[in-house]
Amino acid sequence: MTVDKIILGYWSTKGLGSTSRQMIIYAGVPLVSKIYRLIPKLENNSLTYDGSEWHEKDKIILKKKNSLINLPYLQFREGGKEIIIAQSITCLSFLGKKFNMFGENSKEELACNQLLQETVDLRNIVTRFAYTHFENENDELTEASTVFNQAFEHSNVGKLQKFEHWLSSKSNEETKLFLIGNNISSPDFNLFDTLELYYEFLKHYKFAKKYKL
Ligand SMILES: N[C@@H](CCC(=O)N[C@@H](CS)C(=O)NCC(=O)O)C(=O)O
Repeated sequence: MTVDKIILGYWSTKGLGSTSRQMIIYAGVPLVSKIYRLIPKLENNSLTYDGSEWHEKDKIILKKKNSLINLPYLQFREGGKEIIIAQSITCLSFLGKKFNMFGENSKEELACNQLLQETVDLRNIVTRFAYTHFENENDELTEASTVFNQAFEHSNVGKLQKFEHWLSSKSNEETKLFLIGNNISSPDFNLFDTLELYYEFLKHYKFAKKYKL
C-alpha cells in the first residue's frame, strides 16, 4: 500500500527527528516536516526551553489518538485509516520495512534490529554529554575525553570499533559501503546521522586535529 505523504513531527532541532526525515526524502515520498519551536528562556538565571508549541497544542490532540505520543512521531493515511507512530527507533524500523530498506530476509532483519540498537548506544554517549551542564571548563574537557574514549577507543570499550568489525566481517561479495548486504538500510541512516554529531564533537574539542579533519 502506498502513502501520498508522511508527516514527521519534531522540535526545531536535528535531535531524534532527522534520521526519519532523511529516510522519507531518500525514498522519494513527500515529507511534511511539522516543526515545533523550542524557545530558549532564562528562568532564575538558568537556561530553560519553552516547548509549549508542542506540549499545549498538538500533543494534547494526538495523545487522544495514540497515548504513547512523543517527539518524533510519524503520521499518515493508509487504506483510509490514519496511522500515528511514536518512538524514534520504531519509526526507523517501520520506514525501513515500508521502503524495502530493512534487509532482505529474516537474518538481515535481525541484523537491522541489532544494528539500530547499537546506533542508539553510540548516539547516547555523545548526546548525554551534550545535554549536561558543566560547572567549569575542566570538568567539561575531562568528560569530553571520556566520551572520546567510549566512542573511539580501539579496545573492548570503543563503540565505533563494533561497526568497523561488523563491516570487515562481511563477505567479499558484499559491499562495505552499507552495513547489511548490498543495499542501504535503516541502521545506515542512523549511523550516518550519529556520526555527524561526532564529527562536530571532534572538531569542537580539537580531537579532529589528531584525525586531520
Ligand atoms: N525514546 C523516545 C524518546 C523521545 C523523547 O525523549 N523525545 C523528546 C525529544 S528528544 C521530547 O521532548 N519529547 C516530547 C514529549 O515528551 O512530549 C524516542 O526514541 O523517540
